[in-house]
Amino acid sequence: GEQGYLNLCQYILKNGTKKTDRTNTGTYSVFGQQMRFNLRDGFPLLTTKKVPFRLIASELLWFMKGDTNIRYLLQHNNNIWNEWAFKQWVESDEYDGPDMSDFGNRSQRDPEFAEIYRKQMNIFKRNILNDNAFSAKFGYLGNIYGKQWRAWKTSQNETIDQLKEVIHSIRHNPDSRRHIVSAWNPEDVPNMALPPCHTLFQFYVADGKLSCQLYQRSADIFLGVPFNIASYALLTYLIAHECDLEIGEFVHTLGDAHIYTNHAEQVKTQLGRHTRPLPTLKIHEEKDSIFDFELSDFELLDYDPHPSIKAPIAV
Ligand code: THF
Repeated sequence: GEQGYLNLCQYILKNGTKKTDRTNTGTYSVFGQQMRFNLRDGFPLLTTKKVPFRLIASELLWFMKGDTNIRYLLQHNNNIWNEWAFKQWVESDEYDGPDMSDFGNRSQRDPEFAEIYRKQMNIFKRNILNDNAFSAKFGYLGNIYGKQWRAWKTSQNETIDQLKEVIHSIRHNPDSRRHIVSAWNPEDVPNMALPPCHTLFQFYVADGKLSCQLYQRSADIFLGVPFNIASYALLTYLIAHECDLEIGEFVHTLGDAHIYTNHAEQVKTQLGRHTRPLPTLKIHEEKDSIFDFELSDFELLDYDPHPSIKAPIAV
């Protein structure tokens, strides 16, 4: 549960190796950790800081639609993938605005640049929302999660809907040990804005309860992981609902588990707080298929977290 998350934070701060990374931010890192969440204890949204459930739910619906363009996210006022699409634009021949190289790090160090960056980002968002050709070109993140989950391309030029197939196999062959969805497609990895961090997940049915385990190759403990836990918990709830199963556990297995050096103070603040009772998730019952869900079908009850803690995302 949440205490397991907090213990892991403490463990990484104490024992993590200081490592450099792709984003040039620097991390404290450990390899190979596991957390377990009994979904029957409540919905696993952290209570030691406020985590925006609305953004998690709209991102999951976006994956489930098979969509890989940030336009849908922007239409739902969700900005969590903007930086990766923005990067494609400012590195392209079509971009003729002010220099945006290393914008993630520079905007944290240089307030004057941060303002110029903010302006360019607003132009970018407006173009994505209003210009179809622009959106098709720069909003598209490559063959990331949605594509691999719903339309994995085969060597025979057909596609495999992994999510639909896994639901079918859970329903018809619950004891199977092959309820797997893989987002890691080696052929496509070079063509993605960001290779999948949550690489592969497996479902498990026992005693009428559905459990899910995720293998996450790279885990941004402070910003990403709270989202990832809630996202896979929500997916497990939805599939259990669809398959008339009870909910079981979410098991979260991590490869490179890291705290960015510029998140360390925030993590310490969070570690000084006490956990509160978990919220509950209410799913409106009318939908026949998991693919028909919309944001308004989910409701989170009794979520009473400590205040949010701001931190910069590493790009
Ligand atoms: N890149 C990095 N460095 N970490 C990640 O966790 C990550 N993701 C996705 C893709 N690239 C990544 C994006 N997921 C936030 C949360 C999750 C994200 C991206 C950003 C974030 O900034 N959350 C803020 C709130 C933001 C808001 O309100 O708009 C927070 O306080 O939680 C791994 O899936």
